[in-house]
Amino acid sequence: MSVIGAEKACSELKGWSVADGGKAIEKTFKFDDFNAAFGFMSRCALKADKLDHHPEWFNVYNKVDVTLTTHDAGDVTDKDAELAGFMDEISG
Ligand code: H2B
Repeated sequence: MSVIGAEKACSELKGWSVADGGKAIEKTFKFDDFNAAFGFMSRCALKADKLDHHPEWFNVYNKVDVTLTTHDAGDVTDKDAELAGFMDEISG
């Protein structure tokens, strides 16, 4: 894994913002309903486990607030960028 930093990650992704003083990135995903939001989370959970890289997230009904950081590095790495890209891709 390699540190890329929040600014660079956000510049290469769509709709992500710098969070946690530059040590994380965040984005809010909105869906039609809870079913769609939870389906998104389920697909992300399977991907996260495959990558051994897990999101911090908060769900209420159709909304999923996601924060990505690499705890082992204390910063944003290529693993965060990969998971963020996957989330963007499957969220439509
Ligand atoms: N997820 C995230 N977001 N950051 C990590 O540093 C991390 C992880 N480390 N998932 C993994 C698990 C590590 O604890 C295991 C032992 O590989």
